[in-house]
Amino acid sequence: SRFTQAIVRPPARNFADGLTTVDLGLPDVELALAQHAAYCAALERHGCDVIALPTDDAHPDSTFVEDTALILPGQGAIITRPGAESRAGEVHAIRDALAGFFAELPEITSPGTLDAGDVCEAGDTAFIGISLRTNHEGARQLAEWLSKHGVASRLVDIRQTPGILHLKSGVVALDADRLLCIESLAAHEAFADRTVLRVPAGEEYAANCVRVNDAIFVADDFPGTHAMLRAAGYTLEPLAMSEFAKMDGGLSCLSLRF
Ligand code: CIR
Repeated sequence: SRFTQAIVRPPARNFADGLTTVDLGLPDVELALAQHAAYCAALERHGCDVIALPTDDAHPDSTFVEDTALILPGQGAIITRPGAESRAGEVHAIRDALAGFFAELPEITSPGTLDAGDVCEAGDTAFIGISLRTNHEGARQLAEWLSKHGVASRLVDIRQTPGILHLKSGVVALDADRLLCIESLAAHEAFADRTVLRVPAGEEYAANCVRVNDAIFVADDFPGTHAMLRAAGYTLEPLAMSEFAKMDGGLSCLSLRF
């Protein structure tokens, strides 16, 4: 099945006030807006109608819409309960946007927390990261919902894995049976029955790519990863991501696809 819709939200004026764990300097909002526009154009080129929500100054991290909902295209969607206090209110606008597409919108409830950036879907399995944002109760609630839709869950604890905020910062599904992974997660038992491609050393940020229909959206400036993915037969859509990287965000975080 193909994605036909993508929800996005351009970065707010105060984007630089958002959360970050990396030390890459402050983002330039004008440049972030330009990079976001290029990302949206790529979504359209690859078959998605782009639904752009208004910017939201009350939530400087609100451009990272992926964290606020988990969508099983054609089946259903669930609203998350983001693990960072400052991001909790982001879900309201996303719920309103999704209400036009999904009759029921269940939600993760307290004491569960879950950022959907911690959920890597691969065919009939979802890998759920336990992180600083996603706790066991949030993962349990999500797994229960997924199981009703025929999707099995496996937990991957990333709390001791340096350099990644969310599970999908370190592993994404290129296909149902093929993952792209940072070295430190590649041997995890949860991935034992999948083919794992490893991003070259020094290119860890490139692991957070996203499959959009026939293309893989991938950060530019990572030639080793690009060569490996092209050799594996993928069509790439390299995109400039410098300003989002400064705020710990990647390619997948910028849209909700369904
Ligand atoms: C945050 O710390 O929540 C944002 N600055 C970045 C969120 C990135 N989202 C993602 O990886 N799914």
